[in-house]
Amino acid sequence: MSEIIEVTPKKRVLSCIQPTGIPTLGNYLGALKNWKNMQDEFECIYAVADLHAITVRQEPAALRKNIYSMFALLLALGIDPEKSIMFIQSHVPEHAQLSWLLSCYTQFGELSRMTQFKDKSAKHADNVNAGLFTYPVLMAADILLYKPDFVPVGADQKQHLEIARDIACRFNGIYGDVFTVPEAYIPKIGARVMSLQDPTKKMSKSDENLNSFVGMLDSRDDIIRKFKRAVTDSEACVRLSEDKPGVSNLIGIYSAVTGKTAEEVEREFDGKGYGEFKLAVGEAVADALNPIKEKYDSVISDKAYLEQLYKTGAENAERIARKTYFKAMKKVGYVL
Ligand code: ATP
Ligand code: LTN
Repeated sequence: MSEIIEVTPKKRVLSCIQPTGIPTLGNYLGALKNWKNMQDEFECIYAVADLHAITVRQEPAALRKNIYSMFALLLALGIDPEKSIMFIQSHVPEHAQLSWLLSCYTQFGELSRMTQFKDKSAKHADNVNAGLFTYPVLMAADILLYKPDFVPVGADQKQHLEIARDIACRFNGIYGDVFTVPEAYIPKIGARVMSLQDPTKKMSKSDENLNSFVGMLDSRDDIIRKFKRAVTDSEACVRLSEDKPGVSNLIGIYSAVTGKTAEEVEREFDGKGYGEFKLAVGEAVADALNPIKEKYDSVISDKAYLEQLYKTGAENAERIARKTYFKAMKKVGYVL
C-alpha cells in the first residue's frame, strides 16, 4: 500500500533593507541576523529596497554602488539564492504599481502619525518630499505582494508594519480575501541597538558621529576602538539597569553575539572593570562580523555573478508579485 505523506507548506517570510550605506551592527542584530537563520524553517524572500532610498537625496554613483554592496552583503550574510528569493525592489515594477493602488486606501491622518516621517522630515527639513510621506505605503506594497506570514524587522519598523496590516485589513474588508495580514518578527535581544556615543538614541548608519556606530564591514581595530570609546557611566559595575543605558546596551550586544544571557554576562564580569568588559564586547563583535567581511570581499568584485543572481531573483519574485497585483486590480474593477 502506498503511503500518503502530507507536506505542510512552509510559512513565508519577507523583508527588505535600504541601500543607504553599509549596514550597522544595529541592522545586523535587529534584522539581518534573523534573515539567515530563518531560511531553513521558512520560505524566504529578501529585497534591497532601492526605491525607498531616494526619499532622502542620493548621489547617483553612490546609490548604484550601495545597491551592489547591499546585494553582495546579503550573500555574505549567508542568504542562499538556491533556498531564498533575493532581488532588487526596482526590478519588480509591481511594487510601485501596487503602491499607487494602496495609497488610495491609506489616510493622510494615519501617515502623519508615523514617527519615522516626523524624525526624517525634521532631519532633512529642506527636502520633505511626498515620497518620504508615502514611504509606508510602498513598504506595505513590498510586503502585501508576497503574502508573507512574518516580516523580520527591528523594533523601529513596528509602526510601519502596523500600517501595512491596517491597509491589508481595510482592502480585504471591502473586496474579500486578497492580502495576507502579516505578523512582525522582532528579536528579543538586539531589537534596538543604541548609539555607542549617546545610548538614548538608536544606532544609525546615517549618524554624523562615526564613533557612534559599528559598520558591518569595519576593520577589527576600528571595531575594538569604537567599543573602547563607548559611553558608559561612573559606577564601574557591569549590570543591566534602566538607569545605565550605555552598559545595558553593551550587555545586549554581547548577549546577542555570544548567545549568553544577561545574567551570565553580569556574572562573567562581576568585579571586573569597564575596560576589560568593553574589550571583550569589541572582540566578540569583531569575531562575529569577520566571516561576513571575508565573504563580502570575495563576492563584491564578481559583477557577472551578482547580475545573474539579481536577474533570476527578480524573475522569481515577479512571478509571485504579478498574481497578487492582478488580483487586487481585478477586485477594484480594472479591465485587465
Ligand atoms: P538609517 O539609520 O539610515 O535611518 P535604518 O538603518 O534605520 O536607516 P534600514 O537600513 O532600512 O534603516 O533598516 C534595516 C533594518 O534594520 C530594519 O529592519 C530596521 O528595523 C533595523 N534596524 C535599524 N536600526 C536598528 C537598530 N539600531 N537596532 C536594531 N535594528 C535596527
Ligand atoms: N522601511 C524599512 C525597509 C523596508 C522594509 C520593507 C522592511 C522597505 N520595505 C518591507 C520590511 C518589509 C526599514 O527598515 N527602514
